[in-house]
Amino acid sequence: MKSLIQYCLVVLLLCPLLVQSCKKETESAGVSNLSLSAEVSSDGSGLVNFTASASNANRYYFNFGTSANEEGTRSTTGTISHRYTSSGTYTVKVTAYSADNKSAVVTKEISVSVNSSGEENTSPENYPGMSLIWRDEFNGSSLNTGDWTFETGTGNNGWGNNELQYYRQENVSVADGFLTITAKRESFGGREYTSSRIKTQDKKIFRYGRIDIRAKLPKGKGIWPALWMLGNNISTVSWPQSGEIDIMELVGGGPGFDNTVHGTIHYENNGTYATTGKSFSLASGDFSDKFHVFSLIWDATELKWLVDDVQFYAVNITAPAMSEFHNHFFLLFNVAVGGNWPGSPDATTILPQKMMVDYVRVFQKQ
Ligand SMILES: [Ca+2]
Repeated sequence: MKSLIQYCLVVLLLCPLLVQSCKKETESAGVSNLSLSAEVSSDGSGLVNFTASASNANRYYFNFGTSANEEGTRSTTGTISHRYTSSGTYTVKVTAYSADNKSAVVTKEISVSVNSSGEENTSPENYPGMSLIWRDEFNGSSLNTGDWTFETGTGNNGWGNNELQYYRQENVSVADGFLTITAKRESFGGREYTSSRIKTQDKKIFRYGRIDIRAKLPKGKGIWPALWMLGNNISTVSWPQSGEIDIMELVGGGPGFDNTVHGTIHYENNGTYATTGKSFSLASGDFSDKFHVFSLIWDATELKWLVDDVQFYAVNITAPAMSEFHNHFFLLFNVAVGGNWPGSPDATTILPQKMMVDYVRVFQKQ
């Protein structure tokens, strides 16, 4: 009898261990310890960075709680950002899957405050008497190479300006509704800096219209972001016969530089090179502080440059010597490092630097 009791006690003591070991085995084949954290941006931009983690998960699907029929957004890392466009309380749901398709779910309630400062300096999506003929809102996860081409390498003589960077595709990202070009201190191809330059040559070309580009600019000595245009006939007639319209250029470097943009044209004037332009400075702050809308209004008579819908420059283009500006042009976005105009970065220059573009929209008269 005593030995039977002893036997029972041993079995009873072992049971939980057996159960526990069985349970453990089931868990290790599925997803466990699923957690979700959310970092809500305090700048009113509506941006929230999510991090989901779990044991044994190889993919996550995020529902941001914006609508009942929202499709899940896949992430293999569990890290993802989402920009909410209106204030509110949202229930975020994450479903994590293991390689053998076992799943776990976690939900989290977040409060997002989207205020005017996060959305200021925007432009309308339509203008009276004009049609939107092309837009890129950069809503995908990569650059649309149906519209854009990467220009890589060092160009001739540093793209004609003794620029110091090596342009690479890797310095472009498209995420969260923004195109970002990052200038880095990075040795590549014999250069000490890398960055990116993209263009719409032969893909999206325009003659007249209104172009709005909403962007936040980089800053610092030797940093030279540009949103600009060249005549699409440049490969046959060369520069400056092609014409060049610089919608926005900034040469960084502290007070008087990081707050100033330049609108400029370059062209051929009866056998000689010609250029004309004007600057616009912010009353306070820098162009790296927040987004601004840089616009060109272009018709058969004149070119007008605007920042946040305030015109700061106009050029009459009816002279025969300005025939360049009645042809089709393509867009270029780039961030140069160094070169003849800005000079080289110095000890004050902070790298990396980013130019973020929210959108480019082209309107033409109906
Ligand atoms: Ca956008």
